Amino acid sequence: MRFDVITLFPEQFRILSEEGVVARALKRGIADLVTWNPRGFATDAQHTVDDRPYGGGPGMVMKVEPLRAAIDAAKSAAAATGCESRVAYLSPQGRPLGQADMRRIAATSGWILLAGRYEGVDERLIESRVDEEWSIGDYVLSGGELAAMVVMDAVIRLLPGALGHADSALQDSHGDGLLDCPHYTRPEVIDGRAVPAVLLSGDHAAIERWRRQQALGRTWERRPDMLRARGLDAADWALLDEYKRGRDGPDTAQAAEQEP
Ligand code: 9WO
Repeated sequence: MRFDVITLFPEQFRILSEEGVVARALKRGIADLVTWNPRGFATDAQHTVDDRPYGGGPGMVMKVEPLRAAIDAAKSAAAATGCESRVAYLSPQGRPLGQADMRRIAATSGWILLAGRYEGVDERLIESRVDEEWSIGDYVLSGGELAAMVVMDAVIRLLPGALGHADSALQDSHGDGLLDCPHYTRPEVIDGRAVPAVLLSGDHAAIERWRRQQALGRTWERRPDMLRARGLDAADWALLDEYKRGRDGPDTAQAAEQEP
């Protein structure tokens, strides 16, 4: 798949191609990344990309013309490689993205990510060129670049061949709508804390059952909203019930009754 990023700071994206899972996927051609600087599309002598907001107030707004020209150039370049790219604007006003959105984004062949700066972009540019507006969380950054990189990281690692193991992404935290189980490696005892015995048992069915139970229990404790959204089948309910009984003594029977 292909990402075209519209940004005043293309250098920031070098971090993605330098090391890690995403860098490897880019080198292998599993994903492509092209940056477009709207400053190069400004037609005045000063290469102006921002202007004062109508109505007054502090700060600046990104001008339509350079952004529009950069988006249209990215669209043409992507189309020439067979990608009918969609345009997404990263902003705190966007729809919050979850793991299911990352899977949907990964299933589209091309995206043009618009990383804004200043106070944002002229609303008419959003109306005329932006297909989707995305948020990665309820906070304000100094620009959309880091948010675009977060989305690219979350999406590219899902592409076939990006991770070592074929099913690693399925086993992820959130892969199945549940939080991940705890993980352990050597030594067997550290600071007086032992690895749970089941993990040393060699009984693969028992290990799978324990991991599933831990994932269910932790999701119930930390993210009951995720359990409500996903629902559980009878076998998972039984595992979770057992987890609650193990966790709670007889004094906390009330907490154990609490539904997700
Ligand atoms: C800056 C600013 C300065 C003074 C008064 C109000 C202000 N609002 C903003 C602002 O929201 N700037 C944004 C910076 C404009 C769009 C790009 N920027 C951005 C994107 N910040 N945070 C994001 C973002 C994107 C996706 N998910 C979470 C946050």
